[in-house]
Amino acid sequence: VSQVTAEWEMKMEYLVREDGSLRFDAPDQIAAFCRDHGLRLFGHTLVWYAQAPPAFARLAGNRPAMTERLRAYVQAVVGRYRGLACGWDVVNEAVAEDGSGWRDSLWSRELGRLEHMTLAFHAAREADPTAPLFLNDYNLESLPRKRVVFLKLAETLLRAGAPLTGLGTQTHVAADLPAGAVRDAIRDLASLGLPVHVSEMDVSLTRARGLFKDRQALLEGQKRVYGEAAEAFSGLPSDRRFAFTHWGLRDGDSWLRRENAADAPLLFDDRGRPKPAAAAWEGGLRS
Ligand code: 9MR
Repeated sequence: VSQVTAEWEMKMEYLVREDGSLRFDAPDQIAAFCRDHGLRLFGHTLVWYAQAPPAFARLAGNRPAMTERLRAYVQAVVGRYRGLACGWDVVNEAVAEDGSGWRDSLWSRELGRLEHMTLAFHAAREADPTAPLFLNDYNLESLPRKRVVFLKLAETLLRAGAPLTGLGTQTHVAADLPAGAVRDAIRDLASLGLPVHVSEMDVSLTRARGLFKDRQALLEGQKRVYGEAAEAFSGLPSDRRFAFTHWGLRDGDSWLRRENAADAPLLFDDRGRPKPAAAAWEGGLRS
């Protein structure tokens, strides 16, 4: 079954209005589209350091109010799509950029470094008793040290009783990623025993540095990385494979295009034609 993740429309940035009320127009449309076309809808994302809407920031210093507002938010959002959403990124990007520890955020400062995460997981579980609930992060391929901290955080959450039931690796990588890096990350994540979601994959050409000078070499590298990711994912036992999500289909629609107009990180070109990477990815899945 095909699965859809909204890039933006199910985040606090979209859902929470200035006065704290919630708007669900766009996510409801996406949900209806999924329902009409028999697609699974994946919820992204409930708690993210990068998003602290004014309606929450205003509650700083008032821990009980902040706790209640966050719990009510998670329950309202998860509850609305209960039965339709096939899973949720409950906590996104909780590990520090360089992998040195846990990230500082409005949520961690106000509600506690671990407590804000357990609160969100419990609230999500209360609102949907069966949906898989994920911890999701990036640079787990290029920074093995960050991966270690990510896996330790997952264990800490489980020990604390949080209903964490899946691990997401975004897989925003570059075309010069060393061979084996994506495979090792996917295997390491699966070693914890939870299903793995390759949750936002793209392979940037313009973020690649060093060896790969010309475009052709970059496209070759991109093809290799996509093939390796598909092969590593399909090599997991079936109970460790949650889903494989690409962070967009056509190059021209990618968030990376806004960073660099020359980037082409996805499986389909601007006109929607499959690139060599698409065949490599599909081949990897079958291997
Ligand atoms: O691709 C997303 C972009 O369209 C949004 O403007 C941006 C901010 O909401 O988020 C981008 O997606 C990010 C994802 O939610 C979390 N991992 C990193 C992704 C790329 O920045």
